[in-house]
Amino acid sequence: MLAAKEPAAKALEALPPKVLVVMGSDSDWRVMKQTVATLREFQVACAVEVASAHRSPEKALGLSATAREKGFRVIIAGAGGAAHLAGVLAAKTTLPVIGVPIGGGALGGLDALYATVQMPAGVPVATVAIDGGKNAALLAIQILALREPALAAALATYKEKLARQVEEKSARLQSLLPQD
Ligand code: RP5
Repeated sequence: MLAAKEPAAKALEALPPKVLVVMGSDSDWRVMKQTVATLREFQVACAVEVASAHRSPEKALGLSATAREKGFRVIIAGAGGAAHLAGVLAAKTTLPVIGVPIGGGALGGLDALYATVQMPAGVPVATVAIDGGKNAALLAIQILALREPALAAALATYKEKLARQVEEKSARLQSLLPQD
């Protein structure tokens, strides 16, 4: 279920949101909260909506049809099962759409992966891994960073941190190896 807003989140929401995050149900928040948390980490404001390709198609289509004029630059859509949400949103916008297949259910998320990634030619959805909510945010930030040097710099710092963490892991492993 969606958690209550913290004060820091409220401050960020005062900025014009650049990313529209849509999910098929509040049960997808388990994964999509990683998307919102990562966007916040990079100080990227977003709007969050629940809309379903099957249960509320008019809302979903309306959100994507008006997203560009509202100032959004990227849409991220997470859905599980017969996950048509990202594709339906992509049908009505020229903004880049990133799809997050949500895991779980009888098929473990493979259904959502196939439904999200297997788009017909002409209507792309950039699909991340099952439950890849964090990478969806990072990909959106990389798209925004094409025009925002400050975000590009923050991404470079983030990648340096990742590399440092690998070295720390390597060092820890060395200390665990048996000494001859
Ligand atoms: C999908 O059905 C949603 O994206 C969600 O992953 C799944 C189950 O929805 P609920 O029954 O939990 O509302 O459309």
